[in-house]
Amino acid sequence: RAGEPEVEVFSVPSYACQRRTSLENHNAPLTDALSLLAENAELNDEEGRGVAFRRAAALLKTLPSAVMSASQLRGLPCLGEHSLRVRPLTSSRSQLVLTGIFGVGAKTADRWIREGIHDLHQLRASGQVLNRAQRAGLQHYADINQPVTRAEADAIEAIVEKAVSSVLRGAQIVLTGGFRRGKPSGHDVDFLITHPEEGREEGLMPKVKTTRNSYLESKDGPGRPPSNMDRFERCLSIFKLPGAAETPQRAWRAVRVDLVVSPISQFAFALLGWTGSKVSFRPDLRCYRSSDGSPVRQSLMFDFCAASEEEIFAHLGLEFVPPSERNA
Ligand code: TTP
Ligand code: MN
Ligand code: MN
Ligand code: MN
Repeated sequence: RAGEPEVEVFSVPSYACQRRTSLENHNAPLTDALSLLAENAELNDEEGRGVAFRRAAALLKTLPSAVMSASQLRGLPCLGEHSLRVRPLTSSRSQLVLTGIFGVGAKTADRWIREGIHDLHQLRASGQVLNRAQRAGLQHYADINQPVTRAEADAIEAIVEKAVSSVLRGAQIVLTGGFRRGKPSGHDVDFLITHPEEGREEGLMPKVKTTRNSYLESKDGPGRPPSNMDRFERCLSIFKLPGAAETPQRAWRAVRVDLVVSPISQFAFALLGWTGSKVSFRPDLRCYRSSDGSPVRQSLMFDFCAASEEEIFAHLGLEFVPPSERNA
């Protein structure tokens, strides 16, 4: 109609792995709100709604400009589904505080809340029996919930590299996760470790754990059946980073570090898996693999060999998406 400004109607492929999503987000107010809704849904065990919110956020992040009117979104996948109808936020501050403790998931947090424990102070006073990881998580709560900078990640990489090569000469380590996607900060630092000779990487993790003096505490990954994107030996841990404390009287700060070891034959898959993004890019690879868009069984996901990420994309019939464009 005359007088109305022309607006671009966006057109976007269905799956995040078919899109390029850089860190430049033109719709941050919308995606922030959707992420918060997703987090709340997940804390309330509403997986389906959580996924719907995350998919909607991922889609808005990929748009080339800010959304000015709903008509621009007509026909886009993942948006306007009934599942997106916004319900009142029901997750509590207590849930967010308690699940912020390393080693504490939604179930444990809910149990504590039912027992009248709503914050760290009450938890400490309660006499609850905590496992080692949770004790360390509680002790280093403030450090762990403070974002890790790229400079800190680089410093930790040097420490881990030294520890790894001291137990296995020729072992290689790569920074993965959000930092590999170019994020300037993160909630942890993720490393993938391998050795160019197949099999030499076996038994490496326990040795690394016992040698490094910077290592504070760890827990094993969530106990679910091994799958071929994350069947690798991993160690979710807390590290001591020297000389990085905000306050001068402290000589170090605690940082969350994830280590994963893969044989060289699986390196490309491990690299793709641990680069993420976890919320959208990676899950959408699974959905994209099946013709009807439902997630394929992990065991059928990568029933082929590949020596590089490029080969994996090519095998799946996808255009290569560099790590910096996987920020969905
Ligand atoms: P995260 O470290 O959780 O996320 P991130 O690095 O993208 O963001 P942040 O900066 O906040 O840390 O996960 C990184 C990747 O590791 C993600 O793609 C999923 C993968 N991963 C597994 O494959 N298995 C696991 O058990 C875990 C914990 C992570
Ligand atoms: Mn742009
Ligand atoms: Mn990370
Ligand atoms: Mn991680």
